[in-house]
Amino acid sequence: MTLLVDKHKEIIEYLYTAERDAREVIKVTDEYPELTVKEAYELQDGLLARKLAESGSKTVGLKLGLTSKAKQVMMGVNEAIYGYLHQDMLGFEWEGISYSGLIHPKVEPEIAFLLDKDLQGENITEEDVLAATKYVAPALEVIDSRYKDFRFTLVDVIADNCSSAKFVVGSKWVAPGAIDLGNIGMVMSKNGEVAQTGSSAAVLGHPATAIAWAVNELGARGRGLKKGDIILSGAMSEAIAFKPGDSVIANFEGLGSVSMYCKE
Ligand code: OOG
Ligand code: MG
Repeated sequence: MTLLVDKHKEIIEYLYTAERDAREVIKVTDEYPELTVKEAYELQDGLLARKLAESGSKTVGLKLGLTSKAKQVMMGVNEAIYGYLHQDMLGFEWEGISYSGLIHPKVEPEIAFLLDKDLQGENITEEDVLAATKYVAPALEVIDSRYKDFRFTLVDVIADNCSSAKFVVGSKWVAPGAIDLGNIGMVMSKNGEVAQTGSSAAVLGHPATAIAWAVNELGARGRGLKKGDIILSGAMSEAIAFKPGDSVIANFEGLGSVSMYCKE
């Protein structure tokens, strides 16, 4: 038991300092191939507690990852994942994102959900998610895996809080019933050139289905989401790399656009 606690502490410190020092590291499973998905979520909890203790920030919601077949194939995994969002990850369209402090960031288009009811259970449906959602909005998530070459297994990426780094949410919020959320076309451009296209249908068929999956996973652990939480429902296309000076804009049919400028 003590050995297990020591092992977890060591891994948490390893991932914590990698992010703090913006340094890519060898993936955890190279050293500990026996780690399970359950342990990976425990490591994620430990890492997030460590980060909150240091930053004084707070949890503002949840992010889903690897919700599309395309991304699962790209990363060589066959399950969706979830991690937590902290207030200090929130970036603003007008402010820009700083490149310094990041390792090898990529950006991806997502639909953000804002809850106005608590959501917890083990049989939550897409309809329950929509009933608890006040607004949806276009979003860009900046992911920055702490692992070398952005390569990892399912266990590695979960422990690393699912590569979370930053996110930007557009300022136009729409009631979920006002649009067909299961079929929103998206075009993401970098420096004025189309870089990716996608559809919300790629996110487990419907972003609310993906969220229902995550809420049920949380429910099995005795957890849930709270009124006021923001949820990033998962990338609608592949992520693209960016550097200082780049600007990225994603346009979502019926939802409007969200942009991000990268500073030094
Ligand atoms: C894992 C995080 C994936 C998404 O929306 O699919 C994710 C990664 O690809 O590094 O946030
Ligand atoms: Mg994402």
